[in-house]
Amino acid sequence: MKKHILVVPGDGIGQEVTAVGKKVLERIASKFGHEFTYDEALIGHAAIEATGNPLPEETLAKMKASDAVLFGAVGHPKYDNDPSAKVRPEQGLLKMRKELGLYANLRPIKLFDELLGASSIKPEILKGSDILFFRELTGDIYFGEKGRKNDGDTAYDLAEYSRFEVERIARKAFEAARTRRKKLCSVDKANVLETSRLWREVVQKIAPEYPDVEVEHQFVDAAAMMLIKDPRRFDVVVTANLFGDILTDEASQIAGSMGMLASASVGDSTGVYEPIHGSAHDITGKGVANPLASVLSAALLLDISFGLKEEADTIIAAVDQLLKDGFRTRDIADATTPADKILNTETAGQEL
Ligand code: GGG
Repeated sequence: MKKHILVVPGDGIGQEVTAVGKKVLERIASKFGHEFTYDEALIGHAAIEATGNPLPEETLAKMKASDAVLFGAVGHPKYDNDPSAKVRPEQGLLKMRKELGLYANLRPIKLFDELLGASSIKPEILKGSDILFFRELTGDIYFGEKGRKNDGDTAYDLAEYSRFEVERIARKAFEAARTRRKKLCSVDKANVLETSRLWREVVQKIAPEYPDVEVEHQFVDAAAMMLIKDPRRFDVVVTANLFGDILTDEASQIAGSMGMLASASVGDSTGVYEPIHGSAHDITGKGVANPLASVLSAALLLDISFGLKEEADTIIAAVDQLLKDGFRTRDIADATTPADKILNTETAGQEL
């Protein structure tokens, strides 16, 4: 198979981890006889520094012309304490999602058996957890009107959802549930928010078209608690942009670390595959970042954008074996991990 992949490392540890994800794609291509070509492009702080624009036109054009994008992370601490900054790295990420119509963000919460002890949640509660989140990605408070009034003393961000936006993500989640344990949990805040009442109304309306899928509705606060109390009760979860952003960071503790969670953003155009973690400048350049989320994102890319299931499974099996062999990056190591089994970003890629 011939495919063109755009690598967009972005900022901070995005650079280190996508290098490993790309290396794994190269190895898969050579093992299975595929021809993957690559190009690279800028986004986020790196793009602002080079061009003044967090998503340069050239990057967007390259994304649209590629068969898939392997993405890193965006962000830089210099913007965190500068509320007056008008141009920010995250604007590149949001614009990319909107321009490519990436409305569905799939975040599998996959717990490798070997990492049962890596979480602060008790193993007997965790064992067998396997959740697939569908985070809506192009609506909600992220994209509504925002601004200041009263001479800057009042700020607002408007949350908006249309029937169409809710229905298309809900249908994707229902379809996925059909291929899994046939359970769908729709998470909202319908006791308070009008957008959530529309969300629930739409999910309830289309549910009869999927009679084989058992549907439940949970308020986001209850779902946040349930994820830790009883993660095995969840199969597929569908939720709005902001709730999905927060809940999946929480759910990363089910998998042992943020460094283990991959994601796929899909919709109307080229699919984008990236770790759920951010740029983590506190550990950038130290070689301690866990590249497995990028490696597992590469597996999602092969499976979803190229339909190469066997190749994707080969990557997942290699990660599983690496963990079975006792290797750990620092974020998933514990006091019992021998020093010679602690991997850095690069050696983790080599051991796969
Ligand atoms: N790889 C994910 C990433 O770069 N996250 C940083 C970020 O700004 N995230 C906001 C979001 O995902 O909505």
